[in-house]
Amino acid sequence: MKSSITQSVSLKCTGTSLLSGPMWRRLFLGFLSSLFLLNVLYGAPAGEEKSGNTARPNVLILFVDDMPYQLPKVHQAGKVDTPNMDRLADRGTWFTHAYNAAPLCCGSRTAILTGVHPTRSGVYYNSQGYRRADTFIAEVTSLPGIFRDNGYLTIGYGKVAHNAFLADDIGDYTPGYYKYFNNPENVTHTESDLKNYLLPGTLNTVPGPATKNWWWGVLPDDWDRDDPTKMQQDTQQANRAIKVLSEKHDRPFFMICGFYRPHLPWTVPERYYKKFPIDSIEIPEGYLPGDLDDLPKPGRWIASNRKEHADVVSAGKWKSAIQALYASTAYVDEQIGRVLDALDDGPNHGDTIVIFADDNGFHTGEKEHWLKFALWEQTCRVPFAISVPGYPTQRVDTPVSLMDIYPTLIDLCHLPAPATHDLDGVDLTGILSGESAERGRPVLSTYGKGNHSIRNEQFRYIRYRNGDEELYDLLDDPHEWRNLAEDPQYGEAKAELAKSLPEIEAENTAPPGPVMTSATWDDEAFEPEKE
Ligand SMILES: [Ca+2]
Ligand SMILES: [Ca+2]
Repeated sequence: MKSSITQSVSLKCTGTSLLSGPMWRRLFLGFLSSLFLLNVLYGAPAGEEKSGNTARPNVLILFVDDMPYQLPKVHQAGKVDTPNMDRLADRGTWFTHAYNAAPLCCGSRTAILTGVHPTRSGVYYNSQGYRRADTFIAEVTSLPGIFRDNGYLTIGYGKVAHNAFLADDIGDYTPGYYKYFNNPENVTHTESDLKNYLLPGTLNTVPGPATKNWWWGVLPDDWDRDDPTKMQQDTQQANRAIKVLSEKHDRPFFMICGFYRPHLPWTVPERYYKKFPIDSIEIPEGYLPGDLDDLPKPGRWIASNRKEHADVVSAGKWKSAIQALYASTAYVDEQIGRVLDALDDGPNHGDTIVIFADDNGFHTGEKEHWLKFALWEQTCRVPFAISVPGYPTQRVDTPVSLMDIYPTLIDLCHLPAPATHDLDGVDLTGILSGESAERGRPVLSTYGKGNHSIRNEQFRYIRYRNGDEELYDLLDDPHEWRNLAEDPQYGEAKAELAKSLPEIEAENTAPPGPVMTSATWDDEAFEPEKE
């Protein structure tokens, strides 16, 4: 059956345009369904699986957390040897320009899981659990929920939703198959527990109001191997995913395996640190002294109000932090590889869609900023790959959104649209199959009500809630160093981009409202500049 699928796709890829894209897709999917029917009626050929999984493929989603988009080797600027992320690029579509809906964990993950943009859900911040809202968003059928409702074995391991709200989602998963992040019942070691096992003298901290909870360090080299008492939770969750992938199931599965690294605390065994000697670490190429000078007041405030960069630099930890981030990325890449090996060597190989994504990017000093919580490329852009058995391998430069996962998957798996709500994302199946390179509209990322970033093939346009603007020509200025918003030469481009600003701007859902401590919006940052 595998060879039939491959042939039919290659026919499609080389064929003429006698059939329109959607019609072709329907015929192709009908062809797959009839293959399934023949299988059921006459039995599977020797050596082939007898199952309905061809019509309803399995889904494996692999998340990483807080990884700069340019770290994987698949990007030319890749700083880390990531053979397994590269494997993801080699088995399907690698989106070189993918963006989140919100530049932080909870807003981004809620948009992925509900298919609803923050501007409509009102879930903007890390403090907002969507199921606790007093609006429609609390009642929507989530992405895992719609797979559960349609008979899938539905599995969630690790960090899927945002940390604080993971327990809310237990009903979305098949009983016994939800083992969420940092819960002592699910993992041998929580994140804070790891501090007790670091090699002596390797604990790093950064004094400062916003950095005082940051830490990283080196675990002994016998960690994250075979001893179950010496495993970080990402290793443990990978082992769970491996078990699922190594077995046959009586129904298709939908599994999210959410890795926490390379999120802080950057704590991984010594062998990963050794790949990145501190002397080899360079200041990020996106850092430019004085870069904030041409930003409007809200941009400057977002970049530096928490003073993390100043604190990292004065503590002498800039390169150490980058080293630890790289080591953590190498570690998580290896976990991804173990999971992919289990898929490729197991009985589900031929009928499993694989998605790889990161919830947000990460600053390491670019624009004198650290972490996420901003509307620039460094935070909004994320690695993103989708592979569908039999579909072509390609790199796609069209800007796409992680919100597109929900509508794309229900199309690929032939599930009905959710009855509870409309989806804001775009179905990417036409791009995945090579029929189209168009998404149809630019990507919108939003950070707090009223602050938006529009990204198309060439530009990023940012508009803050007080009307202040930034405009970057990414083709000419990949690090967004030159704000062109006031340059009349770009007035037309800016006006065109502004047409994609949202018409709806939902209020923050409650409870709880945004609680961001030192990052809480400072209204003064949005007041006009005093001359
Ligand atoms: Ca994150
Ligand atoms: Ca600048």
